[in-house]
Amino acid sequence: MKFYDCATAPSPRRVRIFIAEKKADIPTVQVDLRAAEHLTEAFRAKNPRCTVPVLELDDGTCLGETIAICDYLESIYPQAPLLGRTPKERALVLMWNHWIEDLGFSAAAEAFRNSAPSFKDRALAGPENFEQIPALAERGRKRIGLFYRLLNEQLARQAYVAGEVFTLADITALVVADFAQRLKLAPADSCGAFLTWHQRVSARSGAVA
Ligand SMILES: N[C@@H](CCC(=O)N[C@@H](CS)C(=O)NCC(=O)O)C(=O)O
Repeated sequence: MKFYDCATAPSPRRVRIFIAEKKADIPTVQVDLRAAEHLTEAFRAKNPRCTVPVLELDDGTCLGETIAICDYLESIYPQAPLLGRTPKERALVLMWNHWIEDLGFSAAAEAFRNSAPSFKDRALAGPENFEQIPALAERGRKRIGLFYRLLNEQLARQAYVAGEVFTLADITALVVADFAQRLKLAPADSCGAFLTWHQRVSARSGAVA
C-alpha cells in the first residue's frame, strides 16, 4: 500500500490522523500541490479527479476519496474502531461525517479558495480551472457559523460527535476546525462545549499527524 499525502492540505490530514489512530505504518509519498504535481499525467492516472488523499493498494487499485480510504483501512485494521461498532453507530458516524463535510468543510473551502490570491483561477479542486467568486468566500465565512453551532449543541449532550467514543466524525470536525482557524474563522466564545471538545481531541497523539 502507498498513501499519497500533502502535509499542508486538510483532506489528507484526515487520513493521516486515521492511520495514526490505527497505529498503522503505511509508506507515504508527498504530493506537492503548490508545484501542481497532482495535475501531472502520472498522478491523474491514479486519480482522475486530481486530488489528495489517494491510497494505492498493492494490486494497483487507487482509492481517491477520504471516506473510501477510511472504510478500507477500517476493514483491514479493525482494532480501535473509528467507524462505529454496531450498524446504528456506523450509520451515525457516517451521517455526522457527511454533515461536517457539507456544513463545515465545504464552507471553509469556499471561503478560502474564493479569496486566497494563490488560488486565483483555482477556486475548485481538480483538473479544471474555475475563477474565484468573492461572494462565495463571503457566504462560506457566514456558513461556518452553522457548523460551529450544530456541533456545539451536539457536544453539549455527549463526549464525542457521533456518540461516546472518538470516531471519524471527530477527525473530520477537528480538521475542519483547525483549517477554519487558519483562516481566522474561530468559533464564538459561546461555543463552550465545542471548545472543550476541541481541546480534548487536539491532545490525542494522532491529532499531531
Ligand atoms: N472529497 C475529497 C476532497 C479532496 C480534496 O479536495 N483535496 C484537496 C486538498 S484538501 C486537493 O487535492 N486539492 C487539489 C487542488 O487544489 O487542485 C476527499 O476528501 O478525498
